[in-house]
Amino acid sequence: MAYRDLRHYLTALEEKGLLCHVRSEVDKDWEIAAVCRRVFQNIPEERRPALMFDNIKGSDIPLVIGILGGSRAIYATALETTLEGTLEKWERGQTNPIKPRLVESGPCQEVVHSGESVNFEMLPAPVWTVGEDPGPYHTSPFVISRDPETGIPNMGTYRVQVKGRGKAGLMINPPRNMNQHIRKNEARGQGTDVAIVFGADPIIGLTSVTPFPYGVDELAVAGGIRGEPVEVTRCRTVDLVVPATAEIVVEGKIPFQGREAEGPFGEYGGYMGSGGNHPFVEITCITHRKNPIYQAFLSQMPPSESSCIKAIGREAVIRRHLKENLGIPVTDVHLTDSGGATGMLIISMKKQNRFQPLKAMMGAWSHHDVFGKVTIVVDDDIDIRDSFQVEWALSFRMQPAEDVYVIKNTDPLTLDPSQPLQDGERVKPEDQVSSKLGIDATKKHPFPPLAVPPKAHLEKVDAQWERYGIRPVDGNAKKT
Ligand SMILES: Cc1cc2nc3c(=O)[nH]c(=O)nc-3n(C[C@H](O)[C@H](O)[C@H](O)COP(=O)(O)O)c2cc1C
Ligand SMILES: [Mn+2]
Repeated sequence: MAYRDLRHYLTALEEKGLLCHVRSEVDKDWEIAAVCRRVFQNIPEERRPALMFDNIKGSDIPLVIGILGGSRAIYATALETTLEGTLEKWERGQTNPIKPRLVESGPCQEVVHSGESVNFEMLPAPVWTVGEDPGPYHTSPFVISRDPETGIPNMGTYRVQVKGRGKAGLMINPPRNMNQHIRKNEARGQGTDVAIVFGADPIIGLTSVTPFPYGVDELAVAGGIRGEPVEVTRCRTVDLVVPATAEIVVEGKIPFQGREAEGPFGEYGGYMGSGGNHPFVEITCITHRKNPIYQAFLSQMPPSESSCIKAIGREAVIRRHLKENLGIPVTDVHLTDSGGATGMLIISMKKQNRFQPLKAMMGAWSHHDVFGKVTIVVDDDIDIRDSFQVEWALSFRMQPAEDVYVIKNTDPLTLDPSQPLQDGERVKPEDQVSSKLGIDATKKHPFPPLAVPPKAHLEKVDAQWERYGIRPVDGNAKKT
């Protein structure tokens, strides 16, 4: 049965021992970011817990983080499946979306603040890169808006700056779907209604960070993955619907041509991302459940929650595009953690002809979102999640003069600091131009046999392993 809401899901994480409570008081203006950084740096991914900060200085609201992408085991729990089952869930959501069901009312409006009582600063948004970010930021907002012509909603995660009691800043990169709503509204001389959701059934968050084609309703994909519709209810002050069991909903409007300074902000690639002239939201109402729980994503330097949650959804989207739309026999698709689930793309395939590796690269590069500045294609015997095997293929199945493609004049990765300067200045995101590197590391002709012992010999050794008395060196042994 699908998770009803965030609370239901947190119980599931607790039962699996995947959620760790931090009960001592923490300061959201420096300490949460530092604790989370250590958790991601020092605890290996397989053993990393999601966190719940129960006691935040100056706030009654607890904060959960890492609950979608603390690890792949957590991610699989969010999708109500196993590590092996995640792809099938994404396939199901994309192939058989289920439209949301409208309900009269929902717990997300148990408490309503409007007019004078609106206070955006009531939420415990942390400061993430202390000394560089201009102030607290929301990293896990699910931002909902609607196409004024078709009425179809979109939901995406775009960083939200706290700009006082009644104002929020948004940073929406050029490839994002929501830009089209703002553009269409402004062509009609009007602003854009917005609902910013915090904390919901985990599948909702996973669809919010995944780049579906324009016109796909993320809540319908979430319904498809859940196997039952997401219940939605009408907002109080804007013409939008939101998940009825959400923890917190911030309603407001981007005024016609409403732009002002936003950022800078420490970004997913591990560097400060530039600020700019970006949309702002005038908040009209804040609703929440009784005793709401606030959610954040850990981003900034990889490895992070951001790279985990972006990778798996994007991999599913790219894989579907290559296989279903282009008929390329792809085995696996991987966006690496170190590339922030964006910069480095690896594809394995059982190629049927010499042209397919290049087609696969070009297919991935033609997606409306931008990934794979470096794209490597390997044969299907390579485990592309093992960087050792990928480097082995690059070393011995590839000739630089023949198998490397540099394609100029492509759209850039968002927030890539290697983007060249112009007259010593950073170029605005909408004016940036980049290029792609593609490497075909598949075998181009029959190869010599592998230089490893016969399988039968290895199996025989495995079966009588104890006989050899070989023990791994004790890492803690005294060094002399
Ligand atoms: C933690 C996190 C933060 C993100 N912040 C931004 C952001 O500030 N601006 C942006 O354009 N995309 C951001 N993204 C990426 C978008 O959420 C993602 O591309 C999503 O597909 C956007 O929805 P859309 O495809 O409907 O536009 C972020 C993703 C994650 C996981
Ligand atoms: Mn979208």
